[in-house]
Amino acid sequence: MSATVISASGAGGFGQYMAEVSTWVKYGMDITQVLLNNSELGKISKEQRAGDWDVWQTSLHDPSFADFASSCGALGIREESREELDKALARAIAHPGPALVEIMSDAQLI
Ligand SMILES: Cc1ncc(C[n+]2csc(CCOP(=O)(O)OP(=O)(O)O)c2C)c(N)n1
Repeated sequence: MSATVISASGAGGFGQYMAEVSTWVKYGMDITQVLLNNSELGKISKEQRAGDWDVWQTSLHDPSFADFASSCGALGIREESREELDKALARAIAHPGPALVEIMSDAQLI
């Protein structure tokens, strides 16, 4: 039996486990990773603000996660446009193997 898996994460969370993309490729796993990249550990910033603290050490210097996925042999798509997003997600889900859609987003929206 096979299943399509759709996973969603932030860039910080994904960055902890990103080496596994090569495992997805090795075993031809049909996984679509939806990656919301706001260049920040946004939830932590939000918690710091909520506690009336300064936002501290939460910005990220990210690689191109779409390029990283491509370099592993997966389909990697970087998306900056809301209008093109549905098409990008549909393309990734239809891809018969691992795919990653890196959505460039705004940390202030958390
Ligand atoms: C394994 C693990 N380590 C650390 C945490 C603590 N943690 C919760 S949210 C977060 C940062 C999330 O940042 P990101 O993945 O970039 O998502 P965002 O909040 O920006 O959408 C961290 C480190 C956790 N939940 N699980």
